Amino acid sequence: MKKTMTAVAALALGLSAMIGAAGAQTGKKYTIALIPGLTTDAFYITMRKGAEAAAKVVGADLVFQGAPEFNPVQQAPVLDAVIARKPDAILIAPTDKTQLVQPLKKAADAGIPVITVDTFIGTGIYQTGQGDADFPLSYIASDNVLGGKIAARALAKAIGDKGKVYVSNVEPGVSTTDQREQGFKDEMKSHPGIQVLQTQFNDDDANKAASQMQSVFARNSDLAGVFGANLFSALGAANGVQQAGQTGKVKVVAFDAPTSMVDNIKSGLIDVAIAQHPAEIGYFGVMSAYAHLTGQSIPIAIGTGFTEMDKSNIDKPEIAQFIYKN
Ligand code: T6T
Repeated sequence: MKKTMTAVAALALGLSAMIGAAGAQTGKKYTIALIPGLTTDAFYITMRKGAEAAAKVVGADLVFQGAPEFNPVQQAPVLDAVIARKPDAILIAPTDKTQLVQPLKKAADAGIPVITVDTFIGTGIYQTGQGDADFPLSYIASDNVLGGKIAARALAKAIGDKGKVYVSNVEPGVSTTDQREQGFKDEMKSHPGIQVLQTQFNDDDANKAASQMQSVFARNSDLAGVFGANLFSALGAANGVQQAGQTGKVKVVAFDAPTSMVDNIKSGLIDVAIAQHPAEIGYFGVMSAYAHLTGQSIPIAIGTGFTEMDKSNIDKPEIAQFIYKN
């Protein structure tokens, strides 16, 4: 079993209990909006559950409003609509590092505190007084560079430290998946027997990821492995491996852990899944917003943990609890 939790998150856990106790006494009912990357993704559905749990503790109303697809063109009008409702704070997973800067600035200009969850805008380092994207108060997320490194180590181990691999990714400009790819490639520099082929971008479409996998395999019959850098990339790449009749031969390391991951790991289609802790992200997002609204200072960043899942541990309750909710 490998489970990590940062000291910051542990500290925040303690603090949030105190905030909750104090909050119940302030009287005002705050409305906190959570705008996910897309509404139908088990990752954000699980984040919402954590956010709702925190909202209950502090007596806030949580509004969950998002787009049906993961892209800035659809997310920006949702954000505009949320701003028009004048919530007390906005938690958002921006679907692009640069394209959401101006739309989010409108929220900040309207006096609505902004916290980004999962993804970031600009550099992700906020409250520096530098640049045009440092205005969010806090960034609450997994350490995605580290996650990419963990994925690379798992894939290297699965393929015996040699052979061709590639990253199945969403699209450039998404902070999380960019960082996972970066961490993966950085780590692979220490594995000279492994050749990293060109990344395939699938627009968060599992079907596209599956057909890309088959094309990569058609060009490289000695393909050893693939890293699916998010839920849809991973499920799609795994389906592509299965359709190519390569289950167990082309190794798959997945980021994220939807319910289908259990069967995929048990059948040997996916070797390792790196589960994020989205419920923690939602929980600390709401707690941070509430703390700010009630006059507390809040950390500019909170890091949440990962749980690595494989055949040896997937049935253990302490691991299975991190499978995402539907
Ligand atoms: O991997 C998560 C999230 O962290 C990423 O920003 C976008 O994709 C997911 O929502 C999974 O689909």
